[in-house]
Amino acid sequence: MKRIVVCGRNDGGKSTILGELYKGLKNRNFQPLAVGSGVQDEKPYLLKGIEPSYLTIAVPEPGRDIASDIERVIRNAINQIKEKNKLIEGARKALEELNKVRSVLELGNLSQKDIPKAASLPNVVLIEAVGINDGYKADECRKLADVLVTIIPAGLKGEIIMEPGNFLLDEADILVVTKVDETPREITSTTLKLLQRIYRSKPIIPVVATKGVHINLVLDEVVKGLADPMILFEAVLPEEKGLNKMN
Ligand SMILES: Nc1nc2c(ncn2[C@@H]2O[C@H](COP(=O)(O)OP(=O)(O)OP(=O)(O)O)[C@@H](O)[C@H]2O)c(=O)[nH]1
Ligand SMILES: [Mg+2]
Repeated sequence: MKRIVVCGRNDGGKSTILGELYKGLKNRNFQPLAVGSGVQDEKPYLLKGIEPSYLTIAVPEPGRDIASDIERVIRNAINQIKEKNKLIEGARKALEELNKVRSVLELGNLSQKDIPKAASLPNVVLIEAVGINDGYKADECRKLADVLVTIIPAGLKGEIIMEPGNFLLDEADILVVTKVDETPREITSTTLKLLQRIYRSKPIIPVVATKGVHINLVLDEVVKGLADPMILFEAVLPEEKGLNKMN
């Protein structure tokens, strides 16, 4: 299952973007599983309409951006959905049997509509990083992500962007600039220009995360990233190596 990691500074808008991506991916026929990095993530996610069955929390060890046992957390969440589905299936069968008996006794059928539908299994994972060390230095985010979305608040100072070791800016698949609505225009423009100059070939998307403005552009890039095998670390096949040598 592909993993989308949303990383960046504290308070930059990671949770807001994650909630929007969740909704948007659902609309595009994905079923995401959301993984928060602390209990503080739970309430905002629920408010954003992420269903509780598709929400789980994995707390990283101190100083890390993402829990090291995230694979296990994802497996557990999926198993829980499967268990629930099994119970639902059981309840459905039991009611059918009961209705057979009721029908013989001429008691009339009980409705199946109180039993919920089985939940579809998630097919993509959305993970929020904590944002330690200014948010751009935790290489575990890159290691874990198939698609790395790095959040940059529009007012972030140029010196911070240019600081050495900002691995998650360099390695991002998509750069999302948030809070353009509450940042003075010149400052937003300076941030965008600086990012464009440093990262010429990356998608850099300014958004108003809280209003969902331009989230569709982010979604397009995320979906492209999910489909595109180029974005993964490519293994060079031996034949190709040979070919390269011949050329
Ligand atoms: N005006 C405006 N506010 C935003 C935008 N994006 C996020 N916010 C607000 O900024 C605050 C922080 O947003 P979150 O999504 O919680 O940020 P976060 O990066 O998840 O924060 P932590 O998980 O606490 O590090 C919230 O009050 C959001 O409503 C935006 O594009 N414009
Ligand atoms: Mg958050």
